[in-house]
Amino acid sequence: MKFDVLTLFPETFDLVMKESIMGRAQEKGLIEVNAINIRDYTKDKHRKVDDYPFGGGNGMVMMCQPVFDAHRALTEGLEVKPKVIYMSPQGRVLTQKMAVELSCEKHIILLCGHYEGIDERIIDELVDEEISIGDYVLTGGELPAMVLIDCISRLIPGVLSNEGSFSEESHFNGLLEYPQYTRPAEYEGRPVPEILLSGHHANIRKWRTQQSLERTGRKRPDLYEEFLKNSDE
Ligand code: 4F9
Repeated sequence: MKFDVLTLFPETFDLVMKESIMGRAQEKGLIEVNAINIRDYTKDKHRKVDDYPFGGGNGMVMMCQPVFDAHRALTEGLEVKPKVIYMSPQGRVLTQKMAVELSCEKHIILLCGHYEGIDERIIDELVDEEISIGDYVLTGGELPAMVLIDCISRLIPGVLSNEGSFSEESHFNGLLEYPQYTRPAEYEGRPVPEILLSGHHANIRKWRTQQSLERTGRKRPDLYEEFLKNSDE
């Protein structure tokens, strides 16, 4: 899976995208993350990427020309048009289900905005989908883009060392994960639930399912409702 990120701050991707799991996934060729500087596609001598909003108002707006040209450079001659996603608080809020669907794509272009926004003609013409990572406002789309790349990448076969590990955990089946413990069996007077030391795998499985159900109902009643609705279909 190839991610091309159009951004004014390409260096912000270096650290996160080279870190352990994502770094290894790139070395193995399972994913490729390219951060492309929109400013490299400016045409004026000041390398200007933004301008005042028509009609007045605060802040600056990202201009069409550098983004259109960067997009053209990325897609020229491609047989299959990559999906273009704009990270925006106006988008659909990211869910695990959306990430699973996106993990089937081969090539995604992520557009990160800054300033007060981007010229609407960019969205009209180039953007296939707007995605939000939650109902809050950030200073730019870079962190949301990294969140989305991380969330999609770990679903690609081979990216996680333990292939089973994402099928059991949080949100995969719509429930929260059961509690986990590791050694020692007692830490400063706090014991681990006895059943986990019993070696009785069927009972342990049952206990974990009960724990998942109980804590989803208590901590995330919204997810619990959704789970119940889906399980009687
Ligand atoms: C994008 C916030 C996606 C949440 C982009 C300012 C954003 C965002 N999800 N906020 N620019």
